[in-house]
Amino acid sequence: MKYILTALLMTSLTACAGAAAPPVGGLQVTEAWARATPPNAPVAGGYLTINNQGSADDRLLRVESAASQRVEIHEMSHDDGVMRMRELVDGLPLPAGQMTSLKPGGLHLMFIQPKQPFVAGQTVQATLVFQQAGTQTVSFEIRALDAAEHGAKQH
Ligand SMILES: [Cu+2]
Repeated sequence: MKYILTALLMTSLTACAGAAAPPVGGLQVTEAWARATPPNAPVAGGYLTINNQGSADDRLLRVESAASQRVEIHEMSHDDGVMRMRELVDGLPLPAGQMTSLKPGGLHLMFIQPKQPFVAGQTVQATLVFQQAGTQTVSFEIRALDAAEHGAKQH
């Protein structure tokens, strides 16, 4: 059964070659969403999970999106008991065989100066630029402001 599934998968991958966003370099991106914003919000948080199924380390170098002025990769750090955000200027390491989750209160993407408010139910597109695996364009589902656990206040 496993062989059949693999064969089917490979067939569909071949069929999709050249189309929109085939999986690249063994990196699987799931759970991409962004937080809805009130009008004129200076930033919006973006979250996703990247599973590096390959045998080589990779790195998310940067993220590009037409939906905002720019996109930064942020981590949270404790600074004298205060949570602060810090930009990962060298990108985000994606060790081989590991799943890296960006979520509220932890690692996240920051859409700086959204050009339009992020409206729940809509989507925004962003292109992930990897060191090894090339680029992958991902659709982020926009969820209501209070959608997520904690972290809203930190922005
Ligand atoms: Cu941030």
